[in-house]
Amino acid sequence: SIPQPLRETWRKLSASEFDGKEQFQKEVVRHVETTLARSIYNCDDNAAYSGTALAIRDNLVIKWNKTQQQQTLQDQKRVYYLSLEFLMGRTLDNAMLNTGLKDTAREGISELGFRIEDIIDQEHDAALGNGGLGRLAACFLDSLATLNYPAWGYGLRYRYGIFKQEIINGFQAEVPDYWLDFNPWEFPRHDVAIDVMFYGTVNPGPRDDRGNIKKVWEGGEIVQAIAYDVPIPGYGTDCTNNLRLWSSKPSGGEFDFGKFNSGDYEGSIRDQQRAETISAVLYPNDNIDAGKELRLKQQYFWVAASLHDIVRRFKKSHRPWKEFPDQVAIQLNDTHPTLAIVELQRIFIDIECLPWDEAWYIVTRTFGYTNHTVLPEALEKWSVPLVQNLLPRHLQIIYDINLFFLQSVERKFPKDRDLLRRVSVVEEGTPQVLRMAYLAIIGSHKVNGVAELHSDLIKATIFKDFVDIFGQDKFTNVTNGITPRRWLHQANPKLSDLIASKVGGYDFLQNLTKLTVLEKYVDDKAFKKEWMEIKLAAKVKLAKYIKDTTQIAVNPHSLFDIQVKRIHEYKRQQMNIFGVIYRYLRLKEMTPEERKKQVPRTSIFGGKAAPGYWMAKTIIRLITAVGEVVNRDEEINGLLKVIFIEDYNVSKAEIIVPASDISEHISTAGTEASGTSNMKFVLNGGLIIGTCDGANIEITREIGEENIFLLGNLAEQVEDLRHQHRFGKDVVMDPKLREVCDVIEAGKFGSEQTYSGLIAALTTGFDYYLVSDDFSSYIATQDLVDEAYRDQDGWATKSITSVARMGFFSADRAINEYAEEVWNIEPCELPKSGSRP
Ligand code: BZD
Repeated sequence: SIPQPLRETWRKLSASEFDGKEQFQKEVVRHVETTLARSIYNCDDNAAYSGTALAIRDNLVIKWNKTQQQQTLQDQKRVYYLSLEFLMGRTLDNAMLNTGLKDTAREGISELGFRIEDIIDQEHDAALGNGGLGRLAACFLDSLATLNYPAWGYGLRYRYGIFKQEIINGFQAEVPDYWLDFNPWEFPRHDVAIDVMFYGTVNPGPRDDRGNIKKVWEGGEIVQAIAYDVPIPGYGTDCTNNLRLWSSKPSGGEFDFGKFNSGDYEGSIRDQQRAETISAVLYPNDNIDAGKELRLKQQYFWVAASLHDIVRRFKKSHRPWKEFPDQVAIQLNDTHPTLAIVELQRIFIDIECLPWDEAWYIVTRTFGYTNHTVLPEALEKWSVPLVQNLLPRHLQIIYDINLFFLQSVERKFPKDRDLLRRVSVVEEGTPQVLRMAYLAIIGSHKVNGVAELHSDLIKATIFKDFVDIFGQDKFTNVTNGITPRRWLHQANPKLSDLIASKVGGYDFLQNLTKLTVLEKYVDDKAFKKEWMEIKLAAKVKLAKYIKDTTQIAVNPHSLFDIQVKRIHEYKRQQMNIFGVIYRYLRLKEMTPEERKKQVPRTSIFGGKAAPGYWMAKTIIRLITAVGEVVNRDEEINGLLKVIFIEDYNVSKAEIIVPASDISEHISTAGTEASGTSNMKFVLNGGLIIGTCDGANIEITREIGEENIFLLGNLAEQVEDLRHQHRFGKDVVMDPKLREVCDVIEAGKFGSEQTYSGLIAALTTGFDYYLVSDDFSSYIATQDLVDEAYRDQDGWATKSITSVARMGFFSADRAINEYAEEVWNIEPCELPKSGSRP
């Protein structure tokens, strides 16, 4: 750092934020002309985006530096959010909003000859995530900064984010998403380089102070982790937190000169490529555990680098180790970072030479674990031989953790051998596997689910034994939330402005419960009219997007029925499309007079299927095939349209979410841990058709049963129903569903062979997701939706009332709950802008 006597000089020269339109414009032009080396002759939208991003970034960086200095100075407890996924979407618009620069930028850029919307549209999404879990991490970062909590995110800097989806001949095709060509939002920290070891052996070393022979892990392959930092601005505050993403590169030389000189050019770069492969690509599976070695390498690489960084920062404070949990909270976003527990224990016992018990006490007070699923196929398990080979020392420590844990269980429940077998981290079998969720529970002081039903379910099912062992208090619920900044103000500025005009300004964006004031206006005719006009404008915008991208015209006055999310059998897009087919069949039977009385509908789907998830891909094919038949059927004449929006992602969600009349959240009860898009749609004035699952239940409780269309069986009925399918005699399929299946099998939507697996899942597959049990309720409920939609005034009342009651679902509320119940952290007060720490 700069020597003390020179600091005053330095401070006088130190960079300051631009202020006002002219200065902003000057910065944009300067960046276009110098940083980008462009001129008035070749400044297109893209260059204007880059110049604007760089100008906004400069202000952001100044706030970021101040925040980091202040947080270091105050030396409070910090939370570290470990997530393999951060689904950030675009940054520029959000950065302008959060720093209060959007109006300045809009005006400034317009005088330079560009429209702010076109510029925003140039940005490539940062798509380092699959779906809900990754987007939740992004919403949480926004709230942490907004609430001034000292917090860092730690993740991986994938060179390829989630694949881009193309629909070719009605089928999904995957295209790589290389997104790093120009990314002004990241700062490489080449000085923050951490060696991470894999493989090798564990050998006896010298004796430690207490006379025990140390274990030395050595001789492995070393890969370097390089930090890339991303500033995370809070809304309405200068607090700008840090997201640190690790990128892998070979340690030492770039390549093997020996091989290179002897003509083995390919061999010479092989090691480099091997190392770089670790952070090359995001695994595109959600809620499925494939157990691949490279994935385990990613996990350890990221966890080891992050913990090294956290421990190094703690050591600078020269506090005793026992104070570690007073300074550091680490949250595990699902089991993906569970090795962090083992790595911290390893650092303490092997490197810092703490006694086991002392170390373990510190470790368990540091970690919290969030579970996001009960689906058995999604629970992470690692094969013991794989771990033995890749991380031999960690396996020993896991065995010890497990041994001491089982001993404590044995003391509490003597002679219950089956309990020991059930709760062991090591599951017997060939090969043996490690149950990562169990390890995460044992190594954490709090375990939480993401919605009430889900938190209850994990306690009653997959983690029941652990509740008996550790007691109720270790298990808690923190219902998910979403950031109203991105998902209301940014995605739907007109609605946000209208709300602000009624609830007394924009404070509601930081205190979402202020929305309740809206209830006063449910009978205000003019307000209702404006409300519905804004909804219509959002539908017009989506209709234009659909027209531009698919050439299909949809009627903005039709009922927009939207289901956008990852394609998964448990989310039941198949039930939705079967329902669409059923509707089509009914329309075909009607006389022209009867048809005139029908509510026109546009069924909109979007979502990616994991590349290896064959059934999900079949569902996409059925949706596109139904669209091909229905959309060109002139007899139906616009009463029904079926659209599949290609490559659903965060920035498309920002167009889609404001435009729904109804959105579908129809998972088999007990399978969707929470869902978060349900919250986004309702916050934008859309209604829900959904099952009693995940956060739908709490949404219902908040907004009132009269404002949601619930359907289907309840979670407690699922087990019996599944039993019925498997063992019941004479199970006949619901006749409505039978009719739909018959039409598919008759080849109405192309070769029936394409769909044989989908149909078989309902019959010989015992209908695991209970589509046939919920289908008739689904159809009946859709009829109720039509009925309600005919009454536009009643619909507007439901819409406004629902929004007014959505305050609970702010991510700010969720983060405050974590801060109090799990992390025990306090906000960090920042000095007013302008003054320096
Ligand atoms: O997490 C989702 C759940 O399915 C949702 O119900 C919930 O709302 C969100 C946030 O809590 N889970 C995922 O999105 N999971 C994954 O994407 C995933 C990714 C890799 C491996 C396993 C799961």
